[in-house]
Amino acid sequence: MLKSLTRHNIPKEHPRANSLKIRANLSDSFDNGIISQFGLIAHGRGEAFDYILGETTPKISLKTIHVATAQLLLSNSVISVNGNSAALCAKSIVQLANLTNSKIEINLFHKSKTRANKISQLLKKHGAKDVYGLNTKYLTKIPGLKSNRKYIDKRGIFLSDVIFVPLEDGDRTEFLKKMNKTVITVDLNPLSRTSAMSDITIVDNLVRVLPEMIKQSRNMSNLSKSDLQKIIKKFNNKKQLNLILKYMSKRLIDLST
Ligand code: PTJ
Repeated sequence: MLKSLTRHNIPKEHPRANSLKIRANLSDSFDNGIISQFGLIAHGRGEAFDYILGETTPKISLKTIHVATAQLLLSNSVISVNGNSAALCAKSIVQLANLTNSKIEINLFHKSKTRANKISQLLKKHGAKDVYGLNTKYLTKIPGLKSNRKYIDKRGIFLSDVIFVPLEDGDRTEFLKKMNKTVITVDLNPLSRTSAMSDITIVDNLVRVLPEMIKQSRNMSNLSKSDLQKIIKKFNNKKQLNLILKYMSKRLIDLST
């Protein structure tokens, strides 16, 4: 009988070893109460799009990562963390927040105080000092938003100009924009509502994006305010999404010939 794969018995030579390790990690994170069952489904959806990208970061997305990193360095920003982003990248989130002087706030769609506390512990284990979004005393609502994502921290997202919302479902970006926030996202699906509504959409896998943003933050740390502004100025998200859609379509056509 076939033994089920765990992170301890994935053969190194398996062609999809890395992807299987990430799956095993997410399965553990589900058992440990970090990610919800819906998060596992979201991951599967992401994997399908990542297949089309060939599981590498396209040049087009590298450019968007550059712009997004400049925007974080330039602004009063927050990284919004959910179950999936914590399970995949807790350590990188803390590193990026430190390098870009961004706050960290937990915001869950499938609300659970227990899960939020576990995510906070995980982030703190990786060095996060302040984690916002937990203390009900400081919570306020995004005007008009009905879903559980409506709760934001008065000291975090409410106060900040730029909100980084990696790997998220659709409705919040639209309402953050109504609050005049600049929204950055990472989503493997270029057709999602979050992708379409954000100011800067990085179409790539979060596990590749965050290390690249960390690298670029270090490279850009000496740039002046006006240099950073120049990087952001000419960026056009709609054009960038069109380019990535064309890139994905071409990949599929090339693979079929
Ligand atoms: O922890 P919670 O309760 O806040 O819930 C988090 C999830 C992700 C379950 C919730 O936000 C959700 O249901 O999201 P969706 O609607 O499934 O959207 C998630 C998006 O992320 C989809 O467009 C996926 O393609 C994309 N995605 C999944 N994995 C990755 C990804 N994008 C980048 N990197 C990934 N690793």
